Amino acid sequence: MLNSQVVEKAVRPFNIDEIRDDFPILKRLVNGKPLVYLDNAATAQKPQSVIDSLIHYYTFENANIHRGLHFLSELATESYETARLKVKEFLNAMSVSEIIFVRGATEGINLVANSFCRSEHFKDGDEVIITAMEHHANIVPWQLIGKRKRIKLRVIPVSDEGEIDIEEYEKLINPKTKLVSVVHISNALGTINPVKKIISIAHSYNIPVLLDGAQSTPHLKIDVQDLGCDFFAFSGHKMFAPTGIGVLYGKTQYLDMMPPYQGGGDMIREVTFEHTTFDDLPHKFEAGTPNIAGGIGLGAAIDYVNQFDRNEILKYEQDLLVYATKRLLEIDELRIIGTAKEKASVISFAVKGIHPYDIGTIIDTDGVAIRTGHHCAQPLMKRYNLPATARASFTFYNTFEEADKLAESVKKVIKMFR
Ligand code: 7TS
Repeated sequence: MLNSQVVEKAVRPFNIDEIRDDFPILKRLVNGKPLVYLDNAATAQKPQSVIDSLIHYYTFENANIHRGLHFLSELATESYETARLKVKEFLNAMSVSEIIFVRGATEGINLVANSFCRSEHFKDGDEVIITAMEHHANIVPWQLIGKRKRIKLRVIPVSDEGEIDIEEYEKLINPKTKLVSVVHISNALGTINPVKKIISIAHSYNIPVLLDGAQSTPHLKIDVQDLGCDFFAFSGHKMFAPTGIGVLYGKTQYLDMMPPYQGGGDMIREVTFEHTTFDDLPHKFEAGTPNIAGGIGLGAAIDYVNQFDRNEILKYEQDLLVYATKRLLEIDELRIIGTAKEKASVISFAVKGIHPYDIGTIIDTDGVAIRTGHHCAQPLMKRYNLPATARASFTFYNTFEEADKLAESVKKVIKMFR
């Protein structure tokens, strides 16, 4: 066979029963009822292949990486670095040196805030543009660094439907704008933001863009080169990988100008008591022993989702979203918060006269797991004059029957309260 021939990987057909079989936790009972897990935006469940990858690593490969010449250390290093390569391909990054392993989206954004804001790119009084629908992970880090360097946040408003106002966005841009940092998909509203448009506007003013991809990686095919973003942060655990591992992608041009985020082992070239020189990318940003098993587990999660045609998965999730929305809207007292035209399978709702906590607690007795609260987006809740919402978030292992169970369970709550 010629080297130039591309081997087409077989795509696994989408079969919901077989997919559910891959996730052992979905078979368990909760309060004596089959689990209906609709809290995927908080964290997704793990397929057996991801669980097995962790067991395999600890059973056969465990050693510290990048520092030993012994057999196991080389094996562990190879597995970890293979995972980085898988992430590079998953995001379609240009190079593995742009892939920094971190704890999750939160740490990825904190890394940029702490390091990029300390680079020459930023001066006292410069501005970062965010949206009104950010998770706290894309608000608080800029405020913390702002105490040292006085960075001002400018906020793009959102409409009643949960869409950002592009005209207002453009008005916020001024010579002090040094970064646009926006959420790709809102965890509280489900809105899929028009990030390509946001990026092209920012780039027309030479402003780099960070995307918070915590909620987009589980649902959308991500291509950082096609998106054109300069940074992209995501958490492994929301896309079927273990907790405690995530990725910050950054363009080399920016990563090169950024000082290290933390100091310690594995990120240096030479250390004296007077001075230290740093390792190349991405190691410059990876001080200390990393989450080796987590990285390998993330690689296994990428292999898992790569089996499928992601457009087919997205179509299924969109059908689920439409169906669950319709079922919930049959309930007169229920209102959906977040009705953007472009939406992921996340439904935030409020029921007149019943606190979301009561809804969540009562439907849990039916085995239905949703999240209630402010979803770490307090400014957004304030925008809608709500203390909290109930949120059901679906992924491709959820079923139409589960959407029915959610609706029936919410109806039961209303009956109890009337
Ligand atoms: N950004 C977005 C958009 C998120 O939804 C989350 C977590 C984060 C950042 C932070 O991710 P972490 O993995 O670093 O914690 N969102 C949620 C949620 O909606 N429910 O629990 C966590």
